[in-house]
Amino acid sequence: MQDNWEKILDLLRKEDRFLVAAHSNPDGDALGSTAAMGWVLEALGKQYWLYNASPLPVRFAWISLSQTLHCDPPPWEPRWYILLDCGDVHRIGKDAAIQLPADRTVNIDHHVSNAGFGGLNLVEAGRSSVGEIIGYLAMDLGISLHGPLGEAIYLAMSTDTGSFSFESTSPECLELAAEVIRQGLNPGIFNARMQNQWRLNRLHLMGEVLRRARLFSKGRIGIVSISAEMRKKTNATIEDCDDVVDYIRRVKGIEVAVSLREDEPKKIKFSLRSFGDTDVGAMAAAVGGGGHKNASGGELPYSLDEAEEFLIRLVDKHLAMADQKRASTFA
Ligand SMILES: [Mn+2]
Repeated sequence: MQDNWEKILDLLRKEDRFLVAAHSNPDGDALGSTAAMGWVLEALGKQYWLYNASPLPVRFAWISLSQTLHCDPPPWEPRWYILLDCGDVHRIGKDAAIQLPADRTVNIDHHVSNAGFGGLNLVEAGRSSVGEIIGYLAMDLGISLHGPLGEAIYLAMSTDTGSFSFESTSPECLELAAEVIRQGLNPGIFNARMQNQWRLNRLHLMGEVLRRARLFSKGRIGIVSISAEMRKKTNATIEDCDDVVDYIRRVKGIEVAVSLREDEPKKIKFSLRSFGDTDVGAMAAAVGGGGHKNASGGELPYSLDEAEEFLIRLVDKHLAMADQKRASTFA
């Protein structure tokens, strides 16, 4: 029997008319893997359409795409819908302009929580990023990783691994990065372009936010919150709030870093970060969110204060359960 890897290679070789989409509010992997799939389909001479429910984020405006990233459906009927980096089909965006027919959806992902919603599923939780999966698919298709394809794959891998620093930085991920560099990518130039994208407003927002950082549960939980008020005061955008959780994580002794962002009254986005065995994916999943073991998030219908209190209790409970489990293992 042919496995799904081979089936997807076959599909890309033989079929045509693809719609490529990833989750809304795309991060480096969602965008990098969309861009990479575009370059693969371009190399194969296919008809395709790159779609996202959100516009291209300003900080990634430099990425080289093989065609416009569209917010509207194609003027032709796609035969196949390739969905990237979506642990759940709804992550395409709740107001998405396209409908996914389940039997013609190709689900390529690396979230453990992915239940396999597609007609064809390639879910590899051991992968650093979806960009890594596409890189290896491209190699199997005999497509060279030079130029914008390599750059898109490198963007996906480097952002999803925190610049090759998280546990997900596997030998396969570094081997693929090495191949991209061998094909001509300059990591110094790439990183300067990727990292030096902040607006001054972002620093001002960070100042506001970080001086209010607090610790709970004897320093095991660190928390930062961004109110709508703070964003307004510093004239910061939603994008300026990205990755704030990674700062609190740097405080010594913290096991779980929590950040909250008030988008609207009673609409709070949260992010959780951990390292090692502390599973924040399970914590987020318990309240309808999702993600990976060491990085997850979700949304809560509470006020900012209520959401803080709720998350502290949630994380504290999970830490206590993990303590108990560890204690009984070693008893
Ligand atoms: Mn990803």
